[in-house]
Amino acid sequence: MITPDGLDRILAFMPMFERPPSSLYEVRPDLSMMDPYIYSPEFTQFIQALYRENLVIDFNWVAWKDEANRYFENPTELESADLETLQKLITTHVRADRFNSGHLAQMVENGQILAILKRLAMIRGQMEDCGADIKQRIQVIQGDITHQQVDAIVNAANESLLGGGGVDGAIHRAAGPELLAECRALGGCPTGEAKITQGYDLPAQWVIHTVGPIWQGGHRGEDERLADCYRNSLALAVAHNIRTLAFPAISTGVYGFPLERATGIALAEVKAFLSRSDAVEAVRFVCFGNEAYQIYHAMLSTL
Ligand code: AR6
Repeated sequence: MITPDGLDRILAFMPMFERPPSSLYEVRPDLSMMDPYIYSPEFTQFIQALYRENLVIDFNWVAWKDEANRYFENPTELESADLETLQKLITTHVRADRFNSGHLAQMVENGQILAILKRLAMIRGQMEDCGADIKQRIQVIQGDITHQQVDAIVNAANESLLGGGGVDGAIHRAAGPELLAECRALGGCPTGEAKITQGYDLPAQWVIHTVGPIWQGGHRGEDERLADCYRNSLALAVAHNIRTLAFPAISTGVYGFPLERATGIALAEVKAFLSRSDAVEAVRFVCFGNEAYQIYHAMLSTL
């Protein structure tokens, strides 16, 4: 994922290309060498940053080479290039296996790297600066979801909605038998969808029950179904004027969804939702163990 902060870290290198110092690279005099170009540590750091901040992507750049050349033959086209095109251009030209051949040196000399960075700077300028605000509306804590003082907690249920182990069992125990009675009347819930009940003896007024996908290797639509769980739970929250909501790490227990992958989906969905709606004030991710907490915490800081 490309973040405004990540782009800032790339753009910090821009002055280096506005006034290229003669020490940026050296050509070794021995022309029999396969790779006569040696780049300065500063330049190498720039290349590493492009990789680290996801400007170099995994795509078929060989097949895209003619397209890449088109941008350099008509530099004005670069002025309207979008972020994905810039990623493709960078990937095509800035490849670890190409820079020693002098390809990058040429791009420095004829201003092509600078042109790409200038366009990146424009795109960075247009990025909404609501990132900080959204991050403040997302909380990550380690704890027990049944103790949360929020308007609603989300339950990682199964399609029967009749209770089970894990977080589902804990929620039913804490809410008391009336929760099961209300659930019985709901007639189950398909994977990816969500249904709402009262919270009974819980501090939370509501419980949103959603059914996460069972992990089957990742090619059976598990990612989409998990994203649906977050989207549908948030939609129910809006419909019930719920302002604060706590999620467990849906599907990552008995259902076996890999924790990091699930966390990426959870954070991306919640962030996308909060950036387009103010209906929900804050979303809290409640991590049951330290491992989940560390992963959520680390991934939140890269948002
Ligand atoms: N508070 C917060 N998180 C918890 C709690 C708690 N009290 N207890 C467990 N977790 P799981 P799933 C975490 O297995 O993978 C049930 O039997 C747990 O560490 O509860 O979606 C249902 O009835 C894990 O990170 O749910 C279904 O049959 C996360 O909650 C099935 O399990 C989810 O683990 C659903 O499986």
